[in-house]
Amino acid sequence: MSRREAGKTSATGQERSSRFRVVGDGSQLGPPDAVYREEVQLALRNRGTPLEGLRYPITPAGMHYLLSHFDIPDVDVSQWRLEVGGLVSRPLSLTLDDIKARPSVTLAVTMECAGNGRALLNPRPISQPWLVEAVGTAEWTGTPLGGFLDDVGVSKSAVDIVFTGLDQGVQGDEIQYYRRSLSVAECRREEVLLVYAMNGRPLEPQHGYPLRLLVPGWYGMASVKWLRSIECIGEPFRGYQMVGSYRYSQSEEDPGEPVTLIRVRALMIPPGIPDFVTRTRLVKAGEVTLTGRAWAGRLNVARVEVSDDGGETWSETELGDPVSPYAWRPWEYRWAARPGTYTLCVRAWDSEGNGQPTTQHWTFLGMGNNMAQRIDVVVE
Ligand SMILES: Nc1nc2c(c(=O)[nH]1)N[C@H]1C(S)=C(S)[C@@H](COP(=O)(O)O)O[C@H]1N2
Ligand SMILES: [Mo]
Repeated sequence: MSRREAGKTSATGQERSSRFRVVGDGSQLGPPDAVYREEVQLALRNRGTPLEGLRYPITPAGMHYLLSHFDIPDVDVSQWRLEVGGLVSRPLSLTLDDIKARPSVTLAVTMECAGNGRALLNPRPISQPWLVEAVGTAEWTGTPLGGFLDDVGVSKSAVDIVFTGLDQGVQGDEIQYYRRSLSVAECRREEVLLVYAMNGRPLEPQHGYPLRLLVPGWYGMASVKWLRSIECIGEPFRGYQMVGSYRYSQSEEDPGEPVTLIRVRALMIPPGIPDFVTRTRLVKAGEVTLTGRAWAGRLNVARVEVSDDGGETWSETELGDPVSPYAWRPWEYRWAARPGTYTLCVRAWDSEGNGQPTTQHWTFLGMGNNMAQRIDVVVE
């Protein structure tokens, strides 16, 4: 099978008309009932954080969402090296112990996938079908990238730094290693780290063992896992994951704008108890404390509001302190629940006045849809 066929033939043998597919007709909000086998296949590999996991300020590693485009690579750490090269005065080949011997920092960071909200779109792009659960907060330990770059002597002519993972696959008809770049200026921000531990333990294989990049405030795609090399280059990097994906575009032809920082979002821990299949909530009448968390990438969360009538009217919630400058903060609201059926909604506003929309923010690749969360509740 050619690489083009690998991207065109689905598990069910269906032919695809293009690299990308979109399903649904746009006539209704919410996904059409039929889900593709490929979406289930991706969802089983790339789990979301169960929403009740939002109760923990630091998400337990086993509950943190996952997104890996290709396979989790097999790494023998005794053979593994981080290769640092390109426009630097001292190219290096480093062991994990070399990196661990450097100054270390631990930082709590809320990471969110840029595709979070994708499966709520109509029409729906076929890819990892996130509803709203592609977010987690971990305590990451590693060494600041900026100091590391000083030590290797990045040339003044360097523009971008390219981070390459050990994971290889086919995407958009291209055989590739997962590879993303950042500008030298972004790389020098103090919160950007090369990390080898998560929640006080070595990275688990699925989270990037032995070493990953961590770019707080950016959507997750910037935080390259399973690092094999860091290369400084003199022109903007145009790899597939920069120009072919992670764009806010309206069609396959539209280059759009690059996806960068995390947009404001709040989530609610679904109250009461769930129906097994539909996840509709059953709540006892009386005062119910609604809680959840909100984040805004590099910005602060200024306000969180809830609605019990599907977004017609909103009430302000009480905010708790952020876990760190790059992590979510809790919110709380006392809801007088009277018997009936409700659609609870929550939305947040960042410190620059950006709020979450109540209707979908549609893009061709399903990026950055931070539409307010909705939860159906029956109060008895
Ligand atoms: N090498 C590599 N790094 C990667 C990815 C990948 O597929 N390969 N996925 C990215 C995406 S899209 C996200 S959202 C985050 C997810 O990190 P996690 O799986 O540790 O939660 O990793 C990023 N880093
Ligand atoms: Mo992602």
